[in-house]
Amino acid sequence: MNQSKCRVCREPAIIDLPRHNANFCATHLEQLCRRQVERAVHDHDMLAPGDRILVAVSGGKDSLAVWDLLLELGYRADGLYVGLGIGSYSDVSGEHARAFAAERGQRLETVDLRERYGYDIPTASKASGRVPCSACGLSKRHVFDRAALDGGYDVLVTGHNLDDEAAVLFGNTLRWDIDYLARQLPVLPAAAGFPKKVKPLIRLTERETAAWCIVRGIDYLLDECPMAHGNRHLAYKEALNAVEARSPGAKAAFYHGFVERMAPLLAARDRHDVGGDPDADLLRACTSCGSPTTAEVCAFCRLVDTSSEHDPVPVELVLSKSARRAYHEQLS
Ligand code: Q46
Ligand code: ZN
Ligand code: ZN
Repeated sequence: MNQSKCRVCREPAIIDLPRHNANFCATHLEQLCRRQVERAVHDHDMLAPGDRILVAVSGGKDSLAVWDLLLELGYRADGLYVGLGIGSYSDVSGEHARAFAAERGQRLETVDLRERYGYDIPTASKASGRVPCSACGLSKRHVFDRAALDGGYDVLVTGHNLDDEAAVLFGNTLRWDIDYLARQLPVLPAAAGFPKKVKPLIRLTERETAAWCIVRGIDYLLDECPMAHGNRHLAYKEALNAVEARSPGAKAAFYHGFVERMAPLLAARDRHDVGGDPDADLLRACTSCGSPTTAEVCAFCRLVDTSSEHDPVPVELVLSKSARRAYHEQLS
């Protein structure tokens, strides 16, 4: 039987966190999570007390945890949910997001891609020839930016945690993708056509955000997106987890070392995310939607044009064989 005790109060612990070399009870796990978010917000000047905040919410543990934590810390924060049309995964994720908002009496704006723009992610992937996560990332970035700017919000919050950021950093480093590395910051300041974007969970791992949700009674979506199956991001996470298991704290040292010591060296190259386009200096307004772009019509509007003409494509048709098998196992 595990008789470990909380480092703070010596009551029975509910979680061991090797990277902190300690165990914690529910109360002190909550305290740790709150303090890590406060520290991230403070260190990187993410939020001001009166800010109007929009949180991008997927129904998963991270986005619900960051929304809950910000409300706990006294911030005013609305939610934004994007209906991606990824089969039953999207149906269920929307239910979790709406339930969280309703229970807490918080405002949740919903943008359904099919209703608003006439396409969904599987169809966009097939119609454009992009891999699903590329069509999805482009769509979400555009919808998040638009909603934050049109709604008059001061800042857009996403639920990226330490595991996510370290995995993206690892991938960008393996490719020495300097443009992406220069933009991989916890805060992107507002710029013409872009809201300020911040990641308050950079000091928490996904195990910690899951524990926060459990302790707080937050009913989050457990299933992974079927499109994520087998993608490189997951492979990078597994590789880093193997390193972390041998050397607790290595993941945090890797990511925070980058932010503190490497990112300033790349700061001169810092540019806003424009769908991976390195020519961000040449931005002008899209002739169709007005968003910043280097072309006449932005990548999002081109995606909408191609995809909304296409017959709807069911999610199974854009999954690899192994992903389809995993998806059916998840459904049964
Ligand atoms: S939702 Fe979208 Fe993720 Fe699914 S299609 Fe890929 S990017 S995996 S965060
Ligand atoms: Zn305790
Ligand atoms: Zn456009």
